[in-house]
Amino acid sequence: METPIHLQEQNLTALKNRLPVPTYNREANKAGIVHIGVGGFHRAHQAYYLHQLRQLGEASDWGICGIGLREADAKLDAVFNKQDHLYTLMVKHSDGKIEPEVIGSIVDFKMGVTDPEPVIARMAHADTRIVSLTITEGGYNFNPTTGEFNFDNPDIQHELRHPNDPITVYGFLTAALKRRRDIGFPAFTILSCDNIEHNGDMARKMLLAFAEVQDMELAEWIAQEVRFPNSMVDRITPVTTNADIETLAQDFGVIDAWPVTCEPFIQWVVEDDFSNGRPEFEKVGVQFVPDVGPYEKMKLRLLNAGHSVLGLLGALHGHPTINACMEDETFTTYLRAFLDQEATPILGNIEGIDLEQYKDSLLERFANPNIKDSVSRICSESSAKLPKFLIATLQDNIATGGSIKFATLVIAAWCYYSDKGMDRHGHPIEIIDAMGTELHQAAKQTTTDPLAFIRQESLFGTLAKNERFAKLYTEAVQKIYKDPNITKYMKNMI
Ligand code: CS2
Repeated sequence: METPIHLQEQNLTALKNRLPVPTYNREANKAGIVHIGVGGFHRAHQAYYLHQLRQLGEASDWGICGIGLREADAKLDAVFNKQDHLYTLMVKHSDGKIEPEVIGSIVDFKMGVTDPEPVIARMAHADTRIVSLTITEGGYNFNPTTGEFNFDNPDIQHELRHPNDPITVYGFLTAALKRRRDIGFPAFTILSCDNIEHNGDMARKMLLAFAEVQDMELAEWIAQEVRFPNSMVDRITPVTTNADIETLAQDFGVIDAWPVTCEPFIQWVVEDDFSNGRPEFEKVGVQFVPDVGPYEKMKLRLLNAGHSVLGLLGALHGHPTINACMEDETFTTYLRAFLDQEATPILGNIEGIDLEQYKDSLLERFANPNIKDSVSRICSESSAKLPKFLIATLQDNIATGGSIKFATLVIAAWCYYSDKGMDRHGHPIEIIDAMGTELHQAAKQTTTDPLAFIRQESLFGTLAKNERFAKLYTEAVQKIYKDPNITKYMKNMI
């Protein structure tokens, strides 16, 4: 391989013999989309769709300006500054093949942490027509049980008192929308791309709850002018490793400080409800539908829940990755049993979708040996994920008298994991969760009060009061505390 070349705009001509690079003019690009939360997922999904469209010679006035609202985004800011906002997407196939491609659709990036003004100005700019979000499940700032906006958050309190000094997405959105209204610019669309059922409706409800307290007139304008399409997003995007950076340099001759890796599968189903225009994403395979509800539910309750089942049980067993779980027959059989017996019955029929086929393809995707999606990524922020992914299914099955045993064992495993922070061999596990301390405090009372963990109402609602669940959960958690060899119990159930 020739000497590796740094990824930069000026080197694209030299790089184009090594891998596909953007063929469109990035400078002439207008940032019609402002995106908050430029994680790996956004770069593997929405930014890639837009890149494909631009490669077709379309959408010349659409580019993306990324926004970082967390201190941790400074790292991406520095990398983007050096690399002219270019990055490599490495698609990893299950036969070992890696297809890298330089993505050019992100044309700018701004940090809102120390100086919010340039971010507000960018969002309020005449060219900005869509503000899209991947701010994670936790970023929506709602109470998981009541579904209401959490006004106790100190950052929210600060923003309500200081509308010109925003911190969270809500402060930035209202500041920018207010400016647009005052200038007389049309509102932008707010496009949520997070794994939350009715993610657009949720974004709308939360933003309006915030705006109503901050400025009632503005809230009314937002309610009337801003569209919030729901959307279902899908592409498995593992955390980038040093090995990925090295492979890219050694095998493809590209020096990229932060490439993104992903699986070949990609899907985006969106409601066609935009305030101020949109790129013709349908030309690159995005599905526009009147109601994404059934697609979202299917994905959250099968794919994301399936991940959590493998992740939490796998963490306890000591499997490092999702594909390692899928090499273990006990895990694959258990997963399929959960999907068939607990998740599928509550989904009912989804028009135009063959659920059996969908599940078969999920299992294949999870098994991709090249992806190496870490169990730790899946288990991170479980407190924000499980209420939507798994506990909702448990509640539905309790209501209908359906099977709950497979999901219950996962909750019991989560309790042990939160209490001990180690796998069955006693190897430590790093727990990444905004509620980590509360989870640990509740879980560690299990030996004296077996229901302590599930009494956390913000996560489980009143589930602890349900006799059938409480009994099954108590048995499961007591067994795990006696002997955390989780596969023993999984085998007994399949
Ligand atoms: C995962 C998702 O975070 C998780 O637990 O289930 O990130 C999943 O990989 C994506 O939603 C796939 O589209």
